[in-house]
Amino acid sequence: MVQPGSTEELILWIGTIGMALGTLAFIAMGWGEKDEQKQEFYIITIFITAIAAVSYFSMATGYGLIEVAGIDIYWARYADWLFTTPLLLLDLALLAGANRNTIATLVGLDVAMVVTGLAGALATEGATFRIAWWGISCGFFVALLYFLVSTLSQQAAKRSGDVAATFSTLRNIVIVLWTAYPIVWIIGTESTLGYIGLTTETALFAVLDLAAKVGFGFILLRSRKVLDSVSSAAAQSAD
Ligand SMILES: *C/C=C(C)/C=C/C=C(C)/C=C/C1=C(C)CCCC1(C)C
Repeated sequence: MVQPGSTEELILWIGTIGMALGTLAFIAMGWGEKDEQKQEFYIITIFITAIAAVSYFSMATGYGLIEVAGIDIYWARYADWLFTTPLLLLDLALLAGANRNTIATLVGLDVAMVVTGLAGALATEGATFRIAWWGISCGFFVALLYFLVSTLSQQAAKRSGDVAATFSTLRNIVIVLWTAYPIVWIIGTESTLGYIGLTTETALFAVLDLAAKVGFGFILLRSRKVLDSVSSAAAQSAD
């Protein structure tokens, strides 16, 4: 159980409020948008921060936490990531104008990464097994990154200059921030290595989560021009 009044609890409340404010901001930004193509980006991005806000609320109130083999595990994180990471990739894929197969591959690799990461967090057979699951999850993650820089980037390169530039910015943010997650996991409590404690780990994940969701959303949605050109490109290909 999260100690009431602890730093950890405070961090989780900051995460909850940050995600909730991000959600409200994105709702306000998308308010009155009539274009269906553009609505898609708002809807996806609003769900990302809304799901994370609920997940943080559950962790702050002690509901999203269980004890596995003597380690405190926030299972709510994995429930959050299972939905929010595919949605983040969907935002990127729509920006890139990706086809169905590309989207399915990205989402498939991503779900496999989160599920095997959860298996590692729940493994009770000892540190070796937990770290083996981490390795398997990293395998899916590396394949995912390869797909982002190869197929998806090639598809994005066919977009107009503004769209391609925003895609590159967001893709690079994803590569850098997402890579930090397995690092925090392996040096933290989940792996049992415990080079950093649970409070530090909670703080690092909170910063990463806010940047990867709220920060990402602002960069994606701030530019009407970019969303306009995505929507007109879609209109042309439908003609
Ligand atoms: C908003 C939440 C985001 C962007 C979460 C991203 C999470 C990951 C990229 C997690 C990756 C992991 C591995 C690659 C290995 C196993 C441990 C995980 C699940 C932390």
